[in-house]
Amino acid sequence: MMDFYVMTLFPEMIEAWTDGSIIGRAKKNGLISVNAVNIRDYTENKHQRVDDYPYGGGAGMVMQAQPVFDCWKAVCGMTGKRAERPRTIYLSPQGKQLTQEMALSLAKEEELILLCGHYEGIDERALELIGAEEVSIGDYVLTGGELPALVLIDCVARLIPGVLGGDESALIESFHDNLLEYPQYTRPEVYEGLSVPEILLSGHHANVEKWRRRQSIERTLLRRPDLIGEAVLSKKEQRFLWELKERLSKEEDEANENGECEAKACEGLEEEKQTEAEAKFQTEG
Ligand code: 4GO
Repeated sequence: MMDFYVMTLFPEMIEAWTDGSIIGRAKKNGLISVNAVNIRDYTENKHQRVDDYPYGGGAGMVMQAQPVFDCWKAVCGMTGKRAERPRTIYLSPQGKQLTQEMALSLAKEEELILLCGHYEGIDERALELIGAEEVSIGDYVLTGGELPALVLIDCVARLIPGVLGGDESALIESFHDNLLEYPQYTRPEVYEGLSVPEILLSGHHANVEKWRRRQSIERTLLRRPDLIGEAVLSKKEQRFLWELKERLSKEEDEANENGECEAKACEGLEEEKQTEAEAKFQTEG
């Protein structure tokens, strides 16, 4: 059982999403709970405000420390005495990036508090007092922490035993060997003239397995070369990877030879553009 507490200005967003699909089923089965807590309920401002102008000036508004810290203390009370200071995560682009490895570590917790900011963020003193860990789901900026919190809940919850059905839990293996997934096919056998790879229809289990592993290796090399060094491969698979690399570098050399003339022409063109732009800049400047 794992309890998620989500501190947010938009509790409906959290509830709407976590009621559906596999996460909704896990809630019904009592494997997880998701409790959305409205930060606005804790403001002492008589107009129910939770934000104010940033000291030092600048665009936008900042969430005040008071409602956030008071809300957090209240949530700590809700979590019971199971943990002294429940692990609290502030979703922000400044955080450490969420990975499968981090998700596995988070899945061991009994409870997690997720703090969602809005506007230009939260007064730093609240984050300091809470001792929040900052986590980012990727290098891009969003208008609020709710979507990242939901991403984190989904990613962590599916690692909790029983959340995925027996069949689905095999999916946890994904990323396990640091390889990308192999391609999947379902009926019909031919769609828009495209056939399912012959081997998948053969019924030969060992060959299918071998083909899938090789597809995973090839995909990882082509799409995520940064992961291939970490891949867990058998001796035969290492050899396959080596041959694959050889083949690709040969193909690249050939392409370069053919492309050399083109590249030269291109370079010339770039230079032309450059001088044109410089001339324009000088006449304008
Ligand atoms: C998290 C929060 C992006 C992420 C956010 C991320 N944007 N990449 N925006 O995980 C404080 C105010 C942060 C809006 C929030």
